[in-house]
Amino acid sequence: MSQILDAIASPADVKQLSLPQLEQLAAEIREELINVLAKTGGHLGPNLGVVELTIAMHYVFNTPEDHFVFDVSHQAYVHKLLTGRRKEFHTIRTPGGLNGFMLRAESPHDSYGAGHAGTALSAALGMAVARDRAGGKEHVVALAGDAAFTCGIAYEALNNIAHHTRRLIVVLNDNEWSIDKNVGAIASYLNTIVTNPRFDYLHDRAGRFVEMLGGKIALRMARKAEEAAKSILWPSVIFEELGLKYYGPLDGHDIPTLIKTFEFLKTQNRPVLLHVLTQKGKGFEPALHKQKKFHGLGPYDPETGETKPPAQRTYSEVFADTLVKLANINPRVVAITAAMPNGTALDRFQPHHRDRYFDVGIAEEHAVIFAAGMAAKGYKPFCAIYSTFLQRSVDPIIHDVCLQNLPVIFCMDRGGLSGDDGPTHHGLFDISYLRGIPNIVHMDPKDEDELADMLFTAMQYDGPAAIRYPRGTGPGTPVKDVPRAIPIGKGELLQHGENDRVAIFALGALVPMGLEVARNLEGEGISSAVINARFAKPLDVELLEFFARNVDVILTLEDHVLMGGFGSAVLEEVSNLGLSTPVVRIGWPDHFIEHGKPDALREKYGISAAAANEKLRPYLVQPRMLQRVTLPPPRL
Ligand SMILES: Cc1ncc(C[n+]2csc(CCOP(=O)(O)OP(=O)(O)O)c2C)c(N)n1
Repeated sequence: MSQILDAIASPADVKQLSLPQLEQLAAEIREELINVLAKTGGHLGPNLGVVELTIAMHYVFNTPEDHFVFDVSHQAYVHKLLTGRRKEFHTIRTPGGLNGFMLRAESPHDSYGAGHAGTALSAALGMAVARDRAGGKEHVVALAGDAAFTCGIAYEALNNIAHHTRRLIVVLNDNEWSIDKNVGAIASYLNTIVTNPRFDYLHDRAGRFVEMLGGKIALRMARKAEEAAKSILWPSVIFEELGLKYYGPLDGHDIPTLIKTFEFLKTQNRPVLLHVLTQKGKGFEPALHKQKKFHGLGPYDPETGETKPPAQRTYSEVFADTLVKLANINPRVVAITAAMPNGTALDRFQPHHRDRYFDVGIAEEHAVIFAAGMAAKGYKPFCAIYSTFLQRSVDPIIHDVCLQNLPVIFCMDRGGLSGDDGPTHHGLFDISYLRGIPNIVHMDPKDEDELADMLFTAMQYDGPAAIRYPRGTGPGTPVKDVPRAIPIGKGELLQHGENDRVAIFALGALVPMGLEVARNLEGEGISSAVINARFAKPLDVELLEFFARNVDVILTLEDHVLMGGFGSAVLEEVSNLGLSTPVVRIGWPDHFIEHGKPDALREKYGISAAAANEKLRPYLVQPRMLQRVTLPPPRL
């Protein structure tokens, strides 16, 4: 069925195809995307939307000499199919298979990796400037979605482009969608350009010229008509004011027009922005009806698009449902998302409290400072941002929130390993990047009910707080109707005996692993205490001191990098106490973790009970000389 696609070993093969063959190639790619992602999951909608665009780009440009920089790069699957990875495409996002994003290590055609939004224009400009300095002739093309233009960085790049290079092509892929509907003034502005009927008319005429006559002369005439249209309608197009010549809007599914336009843009000696209109999910009915769902999803039925709903509420859903309750009782509670209403489940909150729900676009730094402003006026902003995307906001967290001790609550979804998306999306750094900031409290629930309690605790706390919780579902613990406040900085002692030799401090989702380690030890006749640490900051120093003085070894467990993480905090505190109790730490190494299934990756990197028991063994050969203390034993 995929005769043409099967024969594409590199972009050179694309250039040999006739127009009807290119159209056929587009159809075959769509079929491949729908069938493969039905098994692996992935970013179906965005990729279905850029099939023709990517084909035209590869028809005109020559990667890897020319460079494509894709924003987020979740829409690079078609590019992968055309750049020698067709045979492995069925492995995308599976362990050991192709990554779901551009990856420099994966192919010379992936000239720049990404996973977070808004970086394409800056990176492309950097490459263009490096090329100019070397006297190179290659082209640099940045492809960014309309939602990428809600990112501040995109404007920081636009502020610089025309000052630093004369040759850069920016393609604005406008499908009106972020993951949810794109929001804000920029989305409205793009919509105004696109929907102006006069402009449409002239644009159609321009398109017809190209079709009828073909070639550069016709294209020049067509462009003239468009430019005339623009100058009639727009005293200025924002991009032109910033020094990029604006072209478009073009139908992003019209291969011949795209090809001719790219041929033309290649000849330009000034930075240009091409505005193309595409349809997210094109060619798959279910994706056209459910844009949000098909942005990125797990396996589905390739005929109907049906997916298996999770058997129980996810952590994100428990978070959003609890926030509805908190907002019911506290009129100061507001919810903020940075373009992730679906992923954070805040789309469940929005219908209940429309006027206290804010989607600010892909703008995490702004989200945090906006929250700080609201908090300064007495509100309780709950800022729901994935752990990995909150990395963007470290300075606003320090400078705007914590320095002023404002009660902003960071609800860090996907805290811990994220799985199939890989290193750009694992939330493995938040303890490290937050722990050193004065004033902040860092909480990690062991289950869904404790998440609800922590949200309630944070609401009552008069200062900045962060709560991290894992992707997907938890142990399924029923959530109480009314949440309870947890004392700040107090751990929960889950088990404790007279002759404990090990104290296991487990954080968040790894509490069940802590209990498993204890059971294994018990099987060997060794008694141990298990503590649900609850707080990475402040630590429960009282509990820690008691055990540091009374056991042979402390074990810490965290779904986080070891460096600067929870175990590091425990080590520091043991040292502060002037004690020399050995601390064995389990967590992620100083290494970017590839994509894969969480259980398999944990196994591979030794984040398991078996690995913990093994690491404890040398410390249990002989009992340590203990100077038992007279502290009162902590209560269970
Ligand atoms: C910093 C950051 N925040 C949030 C996200 C999550 N995210 C991935 S794709 C996306 C929407 C992208 O929309 P757009 O750029 O218009 O591309 P499209 O998917 O519509 O093609 C978002 C919000 C991200 N990748 N990076």
